[in-house]
Amino acid sequence: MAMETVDRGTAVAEVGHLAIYAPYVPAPPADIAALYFVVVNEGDEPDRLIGISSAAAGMAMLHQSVTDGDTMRMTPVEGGLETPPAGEVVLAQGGYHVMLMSLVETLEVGDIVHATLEFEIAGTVMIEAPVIDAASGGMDNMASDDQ
Ligand SMILES: [Cu+2]
Repeated sequence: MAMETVDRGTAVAEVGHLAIYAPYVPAPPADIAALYFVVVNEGDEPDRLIGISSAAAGMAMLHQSVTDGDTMRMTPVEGGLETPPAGEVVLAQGGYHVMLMSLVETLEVGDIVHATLEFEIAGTVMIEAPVIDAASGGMDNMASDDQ
């Protein structure tokens, strides 16, 4: 089966039929940060990312960035994020992301953010996401919508 065309390296975590790849957090300019990763579902049933928690943040939520005219805003993802069978869901700049709010400590390049992902069927899995230079990961579209 050659469903993978993108080389993401090695999965950082696996649970059930799910594998997590390439987690990272662009170094945030404020006490709010985004967490990105890829979930590959190698099973034949859909699963759903229904919860996220991190000791690094007072609150973690699943968000989606949507373009609204010439501005980008973020809305909560209701009901979880589906991981299609024999497929994947990508959390990336400009799309789905985990919003880490009320950061406990300032995040700097080189730090590691621990997070626990909860899937409806597969259960929970812990990941470690490195904090990387925002210029290479991009926070430039993450501006809040207050002018
Ligand atoms: Cu957000």
